[in-house]
Amino acid sequence: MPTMTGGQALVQQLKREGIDTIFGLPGVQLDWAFDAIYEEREHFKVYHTRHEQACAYMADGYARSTGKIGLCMVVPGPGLLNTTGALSTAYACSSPVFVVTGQIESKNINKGRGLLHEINDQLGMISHVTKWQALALSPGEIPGLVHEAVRQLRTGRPRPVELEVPPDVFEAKADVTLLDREAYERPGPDPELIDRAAQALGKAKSPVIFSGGGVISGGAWAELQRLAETLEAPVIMSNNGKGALSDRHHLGFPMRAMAELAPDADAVLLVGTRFVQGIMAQIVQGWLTAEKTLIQMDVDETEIGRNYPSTIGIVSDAKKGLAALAQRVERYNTTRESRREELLDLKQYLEEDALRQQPQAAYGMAIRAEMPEDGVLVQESTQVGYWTSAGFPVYQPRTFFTAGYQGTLGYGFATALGAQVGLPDRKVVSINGDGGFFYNVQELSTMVQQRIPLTAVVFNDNAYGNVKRIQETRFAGHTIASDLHNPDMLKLAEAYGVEGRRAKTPAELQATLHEVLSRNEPVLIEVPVGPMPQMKFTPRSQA
Ligand SMILES: Cc1ncc(C[n+]2csc(CCOP(=O)(O)OP(=O)(O)O)c2C)c(N)n1
Ligand SMILES: [Mg+2]
Repeated sequence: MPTMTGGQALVQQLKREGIDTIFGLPGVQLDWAFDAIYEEREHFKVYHTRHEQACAYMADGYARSTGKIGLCMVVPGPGLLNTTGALSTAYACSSPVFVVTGQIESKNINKGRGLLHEINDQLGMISHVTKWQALALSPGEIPGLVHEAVRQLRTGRPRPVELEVPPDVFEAKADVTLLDREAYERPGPDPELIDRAAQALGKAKSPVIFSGGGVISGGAWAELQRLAETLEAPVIMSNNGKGALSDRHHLGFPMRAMAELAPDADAVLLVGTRFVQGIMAQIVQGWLTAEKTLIQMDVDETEIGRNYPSTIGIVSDAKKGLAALAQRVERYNTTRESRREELLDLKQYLEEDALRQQPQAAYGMAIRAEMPEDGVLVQESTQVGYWTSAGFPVYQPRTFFTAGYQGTLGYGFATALGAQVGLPDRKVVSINGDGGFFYNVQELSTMVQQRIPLTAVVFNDNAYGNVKRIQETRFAGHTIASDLHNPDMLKLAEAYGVEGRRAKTPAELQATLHEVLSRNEPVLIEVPVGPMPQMKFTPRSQA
């Protein structure tokens, strides 16, 4: 049994688990851990940031872009609290983020003495945005707890986990047993339920699949496509589920298509989705009668039937469940005529409807035109960002990120930095409003120092535009707390040492992207814009 410090035990076990990238911001409680990382500097790439929120956002972006574990390391108390907006977002988006946190000295925990960075019940506090959390009280415990954290991330629904280690435990030496990396079995479906679901889908005249973020995080897109093609069933993808089936495929649809496709559907399969977004609630409530079958497949059993009573609830990993269903359905499948013509027609209508939303659509399509098929777009809560949910074509899985149900303003830029770290050879574009971008503006420094070749676009209307428009239209022009004063963005970029560009029209944005995406450099593009109108989509039946 080798003797090592708690810091070394942490680092050696992380190494065994295959983790080699750390997003961290040091401090006195973590000194022994960072020194152990220093000893292993050949193995670990460390990205330090200017604020802990960015460590956690970057870990999330890295995890989502690669499917690997995104690890961040922060000091306790305020450091950990600074990560919580990001952790709530990773929690909402089922992203495998692993937070290693310091603590106060072990003998003083939860005594309320008021020591540096002390907060009461830190584990309890973080439990609300993590699926598992633990405190290590000796170096010998650390490998087992790291191993358990990884098991938590790799089994069931992936959501953030936290491990905290006091500084005296990081410093103490002990005999430590390291554990070997394991491959974890994902839970497969109950064959009887698969058989019932296969019968219902196979016999349905007009089956529809609604596919969520779980299909992306479960790596189940090939199985989804096989099932959809067997059934000739349109696949409607949630915002976080976009890319599971290419928008070029005649069966691939954005969420708005639910209004068009649900009324005629006699069996709907929900997979890896909570299925709660407003429009869905209305449609399904009217639709769900006795003759219809709603099948729900989710790796998280607490999701089954949470929002709608499902006729058949299947607890399963999406990849295994969809593979089993695709195979079994052949036995019952009726021959359906190709829906290609009709669905391509609907697709065209939805595309045209999306393109009517101007100027958002022109900016969105300018970006799509210059991004490669496998380029990654990180959305934000900004006018063009909202449009991308409805109209931005996505061609591959893991290439379109949102803040999920947290709608976290300001998550985008740092999340995109992490995605670019995960995919150094791919093009990553972050779109932001001036409001959201400044939540993490200081990370321009990280982008330069660590040479992260991200393209960040900032739509600048000098306002929390979304808020301001609502105040103007719904509150009789009572604008309050929604105007913004910004620095000159080109000078800002220059001050940080980032290449800064300004593009005043969609055409200029496209030309600028054309040029900068051909290089591998960090770039900030400011797009000065005026107020943009609220989008108004028209269902085809009302067109
Ligand atoms: C953490 C957080 N705080 C506040 C909000 C509320 N909010 C949503 S959009 C928005 C304004 C966004 O402004 P900007 O980023 O400039 O985008 P614009 O609408 O102007 O394009 C605000 C304050 C939020 N979604 N998340
Ligand atoms: Mg704005």
